[in-house]
Amino acid sequence: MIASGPGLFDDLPPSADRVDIGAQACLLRGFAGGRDTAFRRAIDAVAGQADFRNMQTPGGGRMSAAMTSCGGYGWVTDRRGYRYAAADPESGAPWPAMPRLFAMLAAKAASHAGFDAFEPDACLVNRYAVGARMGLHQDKDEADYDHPIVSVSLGLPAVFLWGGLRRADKPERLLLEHGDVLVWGGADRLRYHGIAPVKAGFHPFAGEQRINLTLRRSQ
Ligand code: MD6
Ligand code: FE
Repeated sequence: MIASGPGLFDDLPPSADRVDIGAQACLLRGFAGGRDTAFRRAIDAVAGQADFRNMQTPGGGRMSAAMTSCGGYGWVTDRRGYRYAAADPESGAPWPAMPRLFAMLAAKAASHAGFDAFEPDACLVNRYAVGARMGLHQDKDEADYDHPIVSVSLGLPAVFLWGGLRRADKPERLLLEHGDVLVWGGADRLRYHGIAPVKAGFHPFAGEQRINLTLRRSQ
């Protein structure tokens, strides 16, 4: 059980700006706002133990977003494929512990979206420089699709490509801004999605970068 802890996120209005984007998917605008110092410290602590890296894809290219992970498992990719691993392949050490802030925010956001008792065991941290992107993909490396996914956007805005269950389905374009949280699961769990190339700009939280936290139950 992840204790919610008095105070943390309890000050959010019960219907924080919520936009339904699917039967079981929603955008909670600004849900993670107002906690910049705590997010900055937590991200720097994770990156201090497991630095961002541009991993290799099975096809031989490199991800344009730099990534790291925290929690019991981290998401990794190399020539052998995509998977979750309990140790950082760069150091051989376990991934940094998941900051309580991340786990609590994820549980709270999931519960707002109708998914109770979400306990993430993996948090992928994506860092996009200007021009970095993420192609349309499904999140399907997790053992059990019954658990939702919670994704937090920080820093520069980006256009989220929100597709359907088939790769050919034309994606909607949703602007994700600093503090926005996406939750999806159930019938929407395997929808294709991606990030359009990040446009030049400056945000006080992350300078010329976008940071995304994607929290999952991997096992
Ligand atoms: C990103 N996110 O927002 C990339 N996947 O930078 C994802 O690929 C993603 O935001 C699953 C669920 C939510 C996401
Ligand atoms: Fe994804």
